Amino acid sequence: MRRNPPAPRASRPDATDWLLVADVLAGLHATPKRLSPAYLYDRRGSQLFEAICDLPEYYLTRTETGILARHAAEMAACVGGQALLLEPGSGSSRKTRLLLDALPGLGAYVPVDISRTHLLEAARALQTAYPRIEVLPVCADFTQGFTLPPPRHRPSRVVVFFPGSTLGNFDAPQAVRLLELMRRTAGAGGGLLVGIDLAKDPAILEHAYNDAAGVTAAFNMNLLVRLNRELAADFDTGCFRHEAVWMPAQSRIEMHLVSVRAQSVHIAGESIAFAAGEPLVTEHCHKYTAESFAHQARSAGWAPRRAWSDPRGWFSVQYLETV
Ligand code: AVI
Repeated sequence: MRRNPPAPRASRPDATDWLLVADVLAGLHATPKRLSPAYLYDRRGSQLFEAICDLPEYYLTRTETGILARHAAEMAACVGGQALLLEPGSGSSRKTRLLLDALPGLGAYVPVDISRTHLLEAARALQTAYPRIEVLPVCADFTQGFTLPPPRHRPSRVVVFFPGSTLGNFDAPQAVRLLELMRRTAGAGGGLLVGIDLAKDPAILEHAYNDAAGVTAAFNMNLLVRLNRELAADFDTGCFRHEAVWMPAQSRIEMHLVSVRAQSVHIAGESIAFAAGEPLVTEHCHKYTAESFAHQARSAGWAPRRAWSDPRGWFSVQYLETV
């Protein structure tokens, strides 16, 4: 079995990493062991995720982009003129352009992202491409809430744009909390345009998260590389394998890193024992039905108004309004 060269060991993690250390240790002591999917997205992880979006098996991005391209005018009519469009986790704002092209009367666009460099680069490019729209970037972790920057002109309403099926990466109680937070941010008369991946043949789903080129495996494994680098852990990536399994009872794909043999890993002064075959859960990707999403949205104070899908019925973009 291949062993990686030992990671260079820092004497101890940087003081700013203690929150990360505490969260990672809590996850590694849980049953089953798990880590927050947020940690998948360091610089390398974000690059690998971009590559995943172009994979033949990963239908989500292509399908949602097709829906946005086909129905942008109808979505724009729901958003209306002089609105403020707010996008949590905006990244490169690639899909947003499809909507902005159909929204010449938009008042302001507020991209929100935790990565400042990425955010400011994307905001600058958008401001150049859409000089009539006021672009107001906010660097924040959208799950924690943030203050909306005041736009030059009072918007007719606030509409949250949350594409990409990112909501599916939150477990039900967290997803409801996030939808509630979005409702409070949008305020009275506000709207939500959200991308939702739908439950389908498990073989299609498992392929989407187990691609032949191994990009998703590299994305998943990069989490261990990150912990070795940032927390001076000694995960041997040759002793874990990527797996993505459909869990019908929970209607989700689970991404795992499976320990291929009994082993101990050292991290922040603790020794964590893995049994042979034991999974470390790194991500949940929930797949909805129209009904299960509507139920979740209603319990967070949103009323479903419109839905658009692709010819195969694999993905859905939904428009909701505050109740
Ligand atoms: C970001 N998120 C919507 C992706 C998904 O499909 O759940 C993350 C991902 N994980 C593996 N492949 C893609």
